[in-house]
Amino acid sequence: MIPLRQHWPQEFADRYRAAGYWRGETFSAFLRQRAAERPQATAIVQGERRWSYGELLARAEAAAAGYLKAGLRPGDRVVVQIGNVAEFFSAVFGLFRAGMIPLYALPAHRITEIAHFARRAEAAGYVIADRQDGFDYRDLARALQAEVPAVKHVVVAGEAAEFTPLATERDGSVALPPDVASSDVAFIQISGGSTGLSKLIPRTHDDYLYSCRASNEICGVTPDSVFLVALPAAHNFPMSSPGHIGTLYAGATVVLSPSPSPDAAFPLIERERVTITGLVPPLALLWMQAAPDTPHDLSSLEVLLVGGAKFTPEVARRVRPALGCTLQQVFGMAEGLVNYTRLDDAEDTIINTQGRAISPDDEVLVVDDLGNPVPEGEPGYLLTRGPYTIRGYHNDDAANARSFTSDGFYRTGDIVRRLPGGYLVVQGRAGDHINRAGEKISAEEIEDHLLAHPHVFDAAIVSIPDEFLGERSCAFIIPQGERPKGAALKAWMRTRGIAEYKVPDQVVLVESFATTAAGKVSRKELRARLRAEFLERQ
Ligand code: AMP
Ligand code: DBH
Repeated sequence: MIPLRQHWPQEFADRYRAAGYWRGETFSAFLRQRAAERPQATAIVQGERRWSYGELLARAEAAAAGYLKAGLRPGDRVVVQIGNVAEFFSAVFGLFRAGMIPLYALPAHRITEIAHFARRAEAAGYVIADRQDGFDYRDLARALQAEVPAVKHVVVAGEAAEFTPLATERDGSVALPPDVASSDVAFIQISGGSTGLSKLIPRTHDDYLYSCRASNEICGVTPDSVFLVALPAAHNFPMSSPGHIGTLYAGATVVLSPSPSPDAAFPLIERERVTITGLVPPLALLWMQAAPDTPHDLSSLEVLLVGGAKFTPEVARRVRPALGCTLQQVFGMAEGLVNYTRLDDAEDTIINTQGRAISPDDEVLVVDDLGNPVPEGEPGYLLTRGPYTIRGYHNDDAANARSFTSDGFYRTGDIVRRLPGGYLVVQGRAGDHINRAGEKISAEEIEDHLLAHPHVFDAAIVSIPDEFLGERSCAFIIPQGERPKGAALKAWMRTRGIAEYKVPDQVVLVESFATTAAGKVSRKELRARLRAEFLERQ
């Protein structure tokens, strides 16, 4: 197996430890500690179910023993695909306790993506809920085992069918292993992916818990906070900014919403007296539209984090009047660096910027094409390194060569302006992905699918500004032979085993992709030209 590591040069590791960022804590150790300190406090609320810290710990230990009994071993990588139900937490903290490494898939992912994750991570296990939102994940498990037989173990929360049920009672005959090291990789997040397939992001206990602890401070999370998980729990944003992990770290309460819609979330805010939550911009807009007419009392809400995609100042300005809470903009990435506006920042800063970095040791560079720093206030490429930003993806030399400088800076692909005080304004991006309501879609990945269609000669995927989604995806297709219909092409894309949000929103047939006089044009230029021509025609 390719070793799973995240390595900072010694001098950096020493500095981050000396500064008190990396404290030698692990996920398992902090949960054990909270359960000892406040066993009766409510950790997780889902529907009518309420788990105390004591119960969450007991369930995590039961799950851990169950994995070991089923034949999984410490160090095994395990793909986890569970939506917003309480078992997400017993399953994941169980893996931590057993020394296994979860890889967080989203509920929307399908066989093509799940098989890619399993192969890249060399996963031995797959943990799912039986059915969610009308989809049967056991079917996906069967498909996965047929395609990637190395995934020997499937564990199911709910009706297990032929698979192993997620253990809920502790099997005392199974000894649990000693805790892992805090510098070990705790889990694998996935990148939205700007080129090709999603990359694997290994995060350590030390680095991630630092970002969550510091986020708690910045977002005002205390043991009395109630955090609503409205976005999918596996997303890095609702996990770490300050997210459910920050919330559990604080010993506070996590409330799970089955959907981010106002219909699902507003009654929960009222009933559980939710104090803080996080949304992507289109959902924030939806909440603001629904709030004036809701019968539900939203007055407990103190902080609304908005991030994942650019929040326009015109909408940002209306958050407090509409929802009665403080807006906190957050610009983050699963690779590490997270920026927040501070709760006590001037209104102008909160509305017009995407915040500043968490840590005094986050190194943020804004550079031109040649890598030279640009003057303050000028747009440039954002590069970063720091105490919770990775130094490399797992098992992907090509991506690492592209995405990291020789001195370890991560090339975020974002174009930003830096204002006095280190505040960043996101201007755009260098890479060709579509940021569709916070979900990142790689143009290349979708083009590769389209090229497999018998009546597609060539394809280019382009982001088009969209009033609601921020951006939507448009596929420009040069047909060959028969002219495929847009609807039929979309239906065909759905058979490719990919997440629904990746299916092009729009299909435009063209005769050719005009090329320059030199006859040579990069994909990037081509996409830019198609976008410009399309928008001109509107
Ligand atoms: P990922 O690498 O998939 O975790 O996605 C992170 C990317 O989302 C960033 O590099 C940005 O491109 C984008 N992003 C996140 N938050 C914001 C924000 N507040 N404003 C603009 N873009 C954002
Ligand atoms: O988009 C993201 O990945 C993101 C946005 C806000 C993120 O990872 C985060 C905050 O931590």
